[in-house]
Amino acid sequence: MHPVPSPTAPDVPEMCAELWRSAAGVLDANWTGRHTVPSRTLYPHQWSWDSAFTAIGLAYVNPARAWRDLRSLFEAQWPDGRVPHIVFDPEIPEDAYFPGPRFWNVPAYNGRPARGSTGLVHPPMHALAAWEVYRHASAHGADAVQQARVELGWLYPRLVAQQEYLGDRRDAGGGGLASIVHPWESGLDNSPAWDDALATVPADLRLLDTYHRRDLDVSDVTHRPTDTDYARYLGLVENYRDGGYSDTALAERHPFVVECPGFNAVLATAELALAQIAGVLGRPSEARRHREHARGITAAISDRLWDPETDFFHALDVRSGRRTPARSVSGLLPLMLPDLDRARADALAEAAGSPRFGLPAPSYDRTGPAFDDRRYWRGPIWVNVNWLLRRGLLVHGRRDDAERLRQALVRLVHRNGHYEYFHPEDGGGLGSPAFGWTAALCLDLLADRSAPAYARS
Ligand code: 9WN
Repeated sequence: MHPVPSPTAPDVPEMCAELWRSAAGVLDANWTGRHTVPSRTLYPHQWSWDSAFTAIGLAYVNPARAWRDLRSLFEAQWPDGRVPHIVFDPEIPEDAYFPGPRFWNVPAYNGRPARGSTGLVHPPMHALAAWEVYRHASAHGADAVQQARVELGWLYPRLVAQQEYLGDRRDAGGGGLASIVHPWESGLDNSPAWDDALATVPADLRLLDTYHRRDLDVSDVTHRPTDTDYARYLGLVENYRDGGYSDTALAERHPFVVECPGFNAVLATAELALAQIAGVLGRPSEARRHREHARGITAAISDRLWDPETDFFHALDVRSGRRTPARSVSGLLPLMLPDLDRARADALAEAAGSPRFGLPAPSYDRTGPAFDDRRYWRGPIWVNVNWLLRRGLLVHGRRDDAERLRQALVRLVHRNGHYEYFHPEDGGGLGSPAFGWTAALCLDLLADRSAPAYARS
């Protein structure tokens, strides 16, 4: 394990110390006393994969709070193992976010009151986050290490239940990958990767006469999804909700069932983190099983989502059996998997550095027909997917590229602020200005240059 440099360590220039302080300040400002919100203005509840990224940064400045965030999320886990993509804060008024608790109308479960969460999921980033918080605990003393072991013990069966839900109930295509049933589940909501599959989903614009889009009150309309896409999003929620959030016969009953390369790369990475956690907990046979699962998911991603003509991973529409032609940044994320074969890893690293992307990578192919420099996930740069991509470069021994990306991300945030996303040409900050995961991952980018233990040389 590598030592965690303090922000004032001699090898950290003043620019980094300033960035460190501002990043820690954002995490403090977004802490509600119970959990961290992604943004005070736009996202006033707890979001699932945001909490994982936030924990990775809190590992340096407040590990107790990192564990509190993860606990708060997993306390809302459903009995079937799913971890909801939003946990609603009962102290926040219904109209502060749409669609809010009433629209989702989730029944009571596990002693929690009704309407406490959504019924969708997010990429399962939490095992990796838990591992990272544990890994850095020793920098905070013996009590922090002791707490980290207790928290890993509490989380482990819950993390496994999440994997089992995604690997079993969500394997709608039957090929060993998890399907998403809504673009929101990918975390890359408005990506062109969903356009083809969404085109077959009815868009009932009357829904927007009934409901008010709160996102347009607090952000620029030219950045957010169009009304047509939003109407489809709401229709998909209604369909899933009205079926009792059941995953039975999804491909027949639900109009959007898609295998996303980024989501499944995170799913496999979670198995690798669980193997490490199981090792710490003294469960070697479970650790072996997790590594096997990671290999199985990697093989399924390669079999089902790789297009030999484009040398790239593309999302698969399970209902039509077609892969989307769109090249999204999520197609680069299987680079995080150590079992990915050398030829594919080389092709991804090349695509990441090519004019289609370039590092830091935009959210979608710069030369693609749907590229949009402002709209959500259709072009702008997001720090979290670039953090994952950097991890992929490290996993495949591309240390120089990873270091260049690290420095570029740090410069981007230092020059422009802890924004939610960034303009892909001039780097200007876009969206919410004090955004949780940008700040949290900045701390990690400043402090840690180590490669994952399972990285290839
Ligand atoms: C819907 C909170 C979330 C992120 C997603 C991002 C955006 C929500 C929205 O904000 O999604 O969940 O209203 O657009 O796309 O990745 O988790 O930060």
